Amino acid sequence: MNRKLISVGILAGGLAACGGPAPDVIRLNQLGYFPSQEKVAVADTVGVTEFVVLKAATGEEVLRGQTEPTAANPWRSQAGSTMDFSTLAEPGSYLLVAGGDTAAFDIKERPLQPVADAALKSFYYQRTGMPIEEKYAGQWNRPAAHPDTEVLVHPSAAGPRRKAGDVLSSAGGWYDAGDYNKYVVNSAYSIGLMQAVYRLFPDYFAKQNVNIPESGNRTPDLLDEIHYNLAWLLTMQDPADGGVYHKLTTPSFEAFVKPSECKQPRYVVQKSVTAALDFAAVMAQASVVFRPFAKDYPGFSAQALRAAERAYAWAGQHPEAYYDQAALNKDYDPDIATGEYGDKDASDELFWAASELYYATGKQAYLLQAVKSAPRKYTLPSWPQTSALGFFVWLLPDRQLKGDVENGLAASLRSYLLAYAANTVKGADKAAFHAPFGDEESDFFWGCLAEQCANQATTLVYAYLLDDKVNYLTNAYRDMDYLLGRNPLGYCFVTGLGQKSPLHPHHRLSASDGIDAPIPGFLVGGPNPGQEDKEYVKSYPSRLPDESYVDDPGSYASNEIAINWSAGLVAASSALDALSVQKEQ
Ligand code: 9MR
Repeated sequence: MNRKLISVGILAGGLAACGGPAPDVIRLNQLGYFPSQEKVAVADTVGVTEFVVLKAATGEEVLRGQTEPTAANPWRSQAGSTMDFSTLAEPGSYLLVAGGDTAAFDIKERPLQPVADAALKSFYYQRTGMPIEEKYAGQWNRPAAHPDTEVLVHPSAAGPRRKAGDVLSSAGGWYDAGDYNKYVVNSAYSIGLMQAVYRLFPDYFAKQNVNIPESGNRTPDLLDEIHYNLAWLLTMQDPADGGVYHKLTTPSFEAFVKPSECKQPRYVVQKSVTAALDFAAVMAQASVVFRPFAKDYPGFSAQALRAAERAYAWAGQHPEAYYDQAALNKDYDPDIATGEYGDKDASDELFWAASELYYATGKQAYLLQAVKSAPRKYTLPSWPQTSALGFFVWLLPDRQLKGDVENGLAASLRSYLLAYAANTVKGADKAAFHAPFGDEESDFFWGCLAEQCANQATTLVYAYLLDDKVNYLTNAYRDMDYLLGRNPLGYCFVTGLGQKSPLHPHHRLSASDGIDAPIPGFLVGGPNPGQEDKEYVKSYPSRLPDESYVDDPGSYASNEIAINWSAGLVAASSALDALSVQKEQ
């Protein structure tokens, strides 16, 4: 044995040499690191002082270093340490050895490409009303289900032309999440976030191919996939008045059965102001984004814009039409017990809608409304808080702003976004898992991995594009490292990727298909100390904010998948992958 391998034997020895289980302490990005990116792993234990990196194929030592202590989290008394091997830039497969543990990692040109592709592909698997074919879906093929060609008008949605019990068609679109319903607020928000990132990197998306039925046409796969859901969204608008139904749903959630076995009737329910404004915003945005793709989608751009303006006008006449499920159930039957997507503040949806409509039409009324409803600070995008999507349209890098009003608004939005970015990266160098995400209790809630971690990464990409500070980009990668394995539980939180990922998501499609492996490409909700699903879960391993996660199909509060979370993953991973491709050119 050569000298280097002997010394590795000593480092790796530890408990394993005494016959006990090998320690599991190394946390790193399981998808790999870009050659020119910072490369850091965390030893999630005390007392690790040294680490070694070997070539995986030969065992040859290529780097040896000292660890650096990290700050402890407020809820954890002991601090771990970081291992920085950034100087290593040669693509290849390596082993990191420290604290008696060994972990494999790669350095490669596009480590995030599989993530970006799988995240986009996850939407195809969620398509309703069409067969999911083997040539696109492999073993996860399934027959068509939920045609939604005969949907009932719920009494809460009745109007002068459509009566309670009338039947309408509202086919297509994506299942929302682990359940089988279709919700306008979440659908529109999810598309809004992805279309925003599309606008930043159209050339990148033009080249992406994820093998969906439309892959051979002239439109980028991302937009083809999005169009499948936009076409459904259009059916959720009442042609009589332009209002938009809040959701298309069964009265209660289906059991964990195959989609083709579902028997409950499906309803469109009450029109809401948040659904109308999110619909208006996303349709206006789509009208611009789809303009160059009229060969594949003839007439769609103009149709989307008309629909957007009508929905916006309806919202103006019904500013108090919030969706309140408890109130609805007092007045109407049958009761509706599925996802509420309730939100009693529509000012952020109004800002987003007015901003998109102004960009699409140039009409002054929309500009005035955008100015009037403009927020005073930046908030990460999420389904109930869409103001960031309004920021993104004002801060488009190639947007030509005209006049004082436009310039003034864009300048203030820019300063709010950059203030958020500057604040959020503070202390990340020393954070327990070396990322801006994950050091505060408030980072952990239902859906936090997407709505807080991934969307923070996307926001930091915007900050980098606006301000050219590499530190913002570095911290966006760090959030991605967190999602993909550098976290206390050592999970790559995306199904089907990495060495340890969720196997039992709360996902009816995955749970009912008779296939062991979950459908790939989905980011789970993640650690959530709220544990709202406690009674349906065998047991949570921990109450700590960042460890309150269980890979159990019952855990809808920590282990569900959802289109808005997939959208967050598409946005962050595609943006970072696109930037790395640009760098190569
Ligand atoms: O993502 C939603 C989360 O912010 C809420 O706290 C939670 C409870 O209302 O609902 C989540 O959305 C769920 C929706 O209501 C129904 N489909 C599954 C969604 C993901 O859990």
